[in-house]
Amino acid sequence: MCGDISGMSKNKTIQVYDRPAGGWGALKSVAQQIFEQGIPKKGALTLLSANQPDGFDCPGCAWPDADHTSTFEFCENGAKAVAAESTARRATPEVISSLTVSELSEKSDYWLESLGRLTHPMLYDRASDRYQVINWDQAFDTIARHLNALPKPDDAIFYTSGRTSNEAAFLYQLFVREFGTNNFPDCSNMCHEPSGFAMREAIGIGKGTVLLSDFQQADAILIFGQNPGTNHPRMLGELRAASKRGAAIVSFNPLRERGLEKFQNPQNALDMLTDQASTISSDYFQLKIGGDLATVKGMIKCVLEADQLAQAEGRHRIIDVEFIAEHTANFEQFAAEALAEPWDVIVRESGLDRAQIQRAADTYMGAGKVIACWGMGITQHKHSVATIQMIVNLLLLRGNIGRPGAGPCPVRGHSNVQGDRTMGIIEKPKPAFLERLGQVFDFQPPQKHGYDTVGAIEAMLNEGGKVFFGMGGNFATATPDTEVTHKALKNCALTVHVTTKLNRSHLICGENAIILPCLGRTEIDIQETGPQTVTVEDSMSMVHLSSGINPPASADLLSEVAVVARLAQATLKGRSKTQWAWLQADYSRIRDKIAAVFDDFANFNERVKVPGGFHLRNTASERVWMTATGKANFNTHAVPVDLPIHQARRKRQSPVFNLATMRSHDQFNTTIYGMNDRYRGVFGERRVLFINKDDIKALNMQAGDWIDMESLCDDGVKRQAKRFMLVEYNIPQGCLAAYFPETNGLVPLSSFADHARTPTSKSIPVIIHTHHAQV
Ligand SMILES: Nc1nc2c(c(=O)[nH]1)N[C@H]1C(S)=C(S)[C@@H](COP(=O)(O)OP(=O)(O)OC[C@H]3O[C@@H](n4cnc5c(=O)[nH]c(N)nc54)[C@H](O)[C@@H]3O)O[C@H]1N2
Ligand SMILES: Nc1nc2c(c(=O)[nH]1)N[C@H]1C(S)=C(S)[C@@H](COP(=O)(O)OP(=O)(O)OC[C@H]3O[C@@H](n4cnc5c(=O)[nH]c(N)nc54)[C@H](O)[C@@H]3O)O[C@H]1N2
Ligand SMILES: [Mo]
Repeated sequence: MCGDISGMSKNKTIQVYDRPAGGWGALKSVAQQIFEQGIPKKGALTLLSANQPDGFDCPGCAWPDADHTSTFEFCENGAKAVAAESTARRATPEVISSLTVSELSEKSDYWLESLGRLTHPMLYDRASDRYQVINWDQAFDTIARHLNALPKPDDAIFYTSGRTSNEAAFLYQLFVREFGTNNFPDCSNMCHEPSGFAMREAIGIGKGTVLLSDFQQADAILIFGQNPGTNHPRMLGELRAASKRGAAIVSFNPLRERGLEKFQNPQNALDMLTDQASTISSDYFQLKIGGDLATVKGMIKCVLEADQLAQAEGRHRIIDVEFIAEHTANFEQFAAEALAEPWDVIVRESGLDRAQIQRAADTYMGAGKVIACWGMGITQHKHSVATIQMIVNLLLLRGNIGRPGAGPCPVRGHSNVQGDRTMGIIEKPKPAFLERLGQVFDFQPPQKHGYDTVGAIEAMLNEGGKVFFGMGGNFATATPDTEVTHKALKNCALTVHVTTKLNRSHLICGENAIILPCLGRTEIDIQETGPQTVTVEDSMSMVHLSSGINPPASADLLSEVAVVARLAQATLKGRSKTQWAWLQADYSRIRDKIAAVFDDFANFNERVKVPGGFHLRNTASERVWMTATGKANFNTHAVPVDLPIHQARRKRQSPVFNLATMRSHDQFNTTIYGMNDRYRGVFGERRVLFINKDDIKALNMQAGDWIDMESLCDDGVKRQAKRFMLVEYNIPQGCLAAYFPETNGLVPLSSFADHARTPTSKSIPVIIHTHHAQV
C-alpha cells in the first residue's frame, strides 16, 4: 500500500490500495472484529461452524457452498456477520431504558448496533419516552389487540428481511394470510425484484439457472454491477479457480473494484505464505452508471453483425440457429431492432468506445459456455428490467441457457432472501398457490394483491393508524426517501420489530411501538420436542439444513417460528384451524406442511437430510420454458435516452452527476461493522464521495474538500445529503459513488424501476455544493 495521499489526520486516511483482495488483510480484519465484539477465544470457534454440514448456514450472503461438506471455508465478511451475531455485548432493558428514545435517536447506527444483542421484549412508553420491559404474553396481546382493532386486515403491513428461515417464513405468510392480507413488502423489493420479473417474462422462472459446478466449466464469466470481493467473498474462490484454468472473466463496473482485479485466497496456504495473488478479471470495462443496457445491446449488435458476415461467407454461424429455432420466440423482430440501434447512441450511453464493446463481444463469441452474473449495479435503476432482459438476450443468442457451464446468475443478497420468496412471502401471489394454501389449512386466503415496499410507505404516509410489523431488517434505514419513510412509520398506530439488535427502525416509533428480540441463526433453538433445525435456500436454489450451536444470547429470546406461532394464536383466537402450537413444537411438522403446499418440496424432511441438501427444480435449466409463448422470449428494448439523469441534465447548465449508492467493505446493509473500506483505500470515514479527478478540477475543488449533495426530482421537494468528503477515484466522469444508507434520503420514493418498483439507488441525479459548516 502506498502512502497517504490526502494529507489527513492519522485515523482518517485515503490511500491507494494496491494489495490483492483477501490475504492477510482479511484475517486481520476478522481478528479485529472478534476483539471488538468481546468474543472469547472459544467463541471464535463458532466462526468455524458456518456452512458445515451439521452447523448453521452463514447469516452473511446467499452465495452457495461447495457441497456444504468442505473443510472450513474462510470468508472475511461471513466471519464478521457471525461475529456480530455472537457478540458478548448485551442490550439489556437497563441499558435500553437508561436513555430516552430521543436520546437514543441522536446516536449513530453503528453505536446502536454496538450495544449488542437485545435480551427482552420492550414496549415504548410515550409518557417517559423510554422503552420498558414487558413479558411475551403482554407483547402478543397488545399486538393482537391492535391488529384486531384495524378497520380492515389490509391496514396491517408485514415486512420481511431476507434472513428469515424457510420454516419461519412459511408460518409467517400463513398467519398473515389467515389474518386476511397479502401486504408483504420485503427486502427483495429493494434488491433483486427486477431480476425475478425480467427472467419470469424471458425464461419462465425468476431465479438463476446455474450451479456452482457450472462455474467450474464456464469458458467465460461476465460480471455486471457486482462487487464480490466485499459482498460475496466466497465467490472469489470460484472466480480464482476459473481464472487459473484460463476462463475469461470480464467485469463491467464504473468503479475499479480491487476484488475484481486481484485476489489472495486466505484459504490457500501457498497463496498466503508466498504472498501470491491471482488475477481475477481478464478484462475490465468501466462503463457509465446505467450504461449496461447500451453496452450489452452493442455486444449483441456485434454478434449479429459477425453472424451476418459468417453467413454471407458460408462459414459456421455465430448464433445458435438450432437453439433459437427450437427454443425461442421473437428472434427476427428482436434482431432487426438491435441491428438498427445506432452506434453513436450505444457509444454515448454506454460510456465505452466501439472497440471496447467489440472486444467484449469477441470474448463472448470466442467462448463456448458463458455465465452472466449481476448484482445491485444492474437492478437499482429505472431501466433495470430491460437491462436484465438484454443480458438474457445475449445469452440466448448462443444457446447459453440450459446447458452445463452456462446461464444467468443473479447473485442474491440476504442469506435466505430467495427462500423467503419461495415460501410465499410475496405481495402478488399466484392464484394456484393461494388455492392450495387454502386447501391445506382450510381457510379462504385473501386474493387482492398487497403492498410492496414503495406501496407500503405510500400507504402509511397517506392513511394513519396502520400496524407495521417487521420480521427482521431495518425498514426505516434501508428504504429510500428517509424523511418521508420516517414520517410514514410515525403515522402508524403500532410499529413492531422482530430483531436481534437495536437499530434505527426501533426508534422511529408509531403511536405505540414494540421490540421482540429473537434467536439468531447461530443459536440453539429448543422447542417442546427438543432442538430444532431450520432450512434455507441459497442463490443457486440449493435447500439445506441449518442448526445453531451457540447457547441463546438470553434466556428470554424466542425463535422467529415461536414468535409467529404465538402471535397467530393471540390474534386469530377461535378463527384459525391451524395447530400453531403443534407446528411450533417440531419444525419437521412445518416442513411436512410446506411439502403439502409446494410440489417441489415433496418428501422435504427426507431429502433435506442429505448433506448439502437438495436442488429445487429449475425449469429453464432443463430448457422447459414456463412463459406465455412456451418458449424463451427475446425482449426488444431501445437504449434509454430519457431517464431521470437525461432529463435533469437537459434542464441544467451546471454539471449534474449520476450517483450510485453502494456498500463499503465494513458493513452488512444497514449494519455498520467499522469505518473502513479497505479495498477502496478509505479508512476512518464513511461520508465520502468517490469522484473522477477531472470532475474535481472542473468543479474548482480539491480532493479532501467537504461538499453537500442535492438530488434532482420534479416533485418540488429538496433532498440533500450533507458533509461528504471528495475522494479522487478511478470512476468515469459524470459518475459518483457513495455509501448507503447515508445517502438514502436522496432517492425520491417516486423513483423506481419500471415494472419491478425497485428504488433507483444506483442512479440518482445530483448536484454538488461546497459544504459550509454550521455555526
Ligand atoms: N459483506 C457484505 N455482504 C453482503 C452485503 C453487505 O452489505 N455486506 N449485502 C448483501 C445484499 S442484501 C446484497 S443485495 C448483495 C449486494 O452486493 P452487490 O450487488 O455487490 O452490491 P453493491 O455494493 O450495492 O454494488 C455493487 C456494484 O455495483 C457497481 N455499480 C454501480 N452502478 C453501476 C452500474 O450502473 N452498472 C454497473 N455495471 N455497475 C454499477 C458498484 O461500483 C459496485 O461495485 O450483497 C450481500 N452480501
Ligand atoms: N441507497 C440504497 N439503499 C438500499 C440498497 C442500496 O444498495 N442502496 N440496498 C437494498 C438492499 S439490496 C437490501 S436487501 C435492503 C436491506 O434491507 P433490510 O433487510 O431491511 O436491512 P438489513 O440492514 O439487512 O437489516 C439489518 C437488521 O436485521 C436484524 N437482524 C439481523 N439478524 C436477524 C435475524 O436473524 N432475525 C431477525 N428477526 N432480525 C435480524 C438486525 O436488527 C439488523 O439491524 O436495503 C436496500 N437499500
Ligand atoms: Mo439485497
